[in-house]
Amino acid sequence: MLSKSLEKALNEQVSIEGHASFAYLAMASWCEQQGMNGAAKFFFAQSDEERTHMLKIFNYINSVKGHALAPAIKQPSLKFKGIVEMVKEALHNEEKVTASVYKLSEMAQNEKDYGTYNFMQFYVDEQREEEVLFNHILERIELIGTEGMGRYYIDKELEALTGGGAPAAE
Ligand code: OFO
Repeated sequence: MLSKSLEKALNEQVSIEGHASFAYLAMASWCEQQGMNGAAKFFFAQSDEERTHMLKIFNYINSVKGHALAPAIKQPSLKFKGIVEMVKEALHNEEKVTASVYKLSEMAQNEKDYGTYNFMQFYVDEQREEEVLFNHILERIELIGTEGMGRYYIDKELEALTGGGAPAAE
């Protein structure tokens, strides 16, 4: 049985994952506007992944007799100064998601709700992977540079990192 406080916190996490999905959608669109279709593909896939994260929590809440609530999603950033600033924002967003995942995990542990605690460990692992990924991307971008052919190689780099998901519209 899910406590009311955990139900509320899980629903907040549904909203956070939904916002992450929309934030990546906006980033994918911005990349397409810049002609960076490889990078757009990467961010579309990230957006899809965040939607699956959202749904996984949504389904969990109902499976343990809580009430999963479809969230109101705040519009994310739509424009970026450049690819470096955009990736930095993505990393910053992921760090905020990590903080809320840790908080939820800690709440579940304090309430001795080990089912929810175990469920949250998927997200703990996922956030570690995401932070590693975005730090890696930032390092690669710094190495490549954004001058001259830089943006072209960054675009290829991000496309190569795309792990499935919806491709950018042709
Ligand atoms: Fe699901 O928030 Fe990142 O990965």
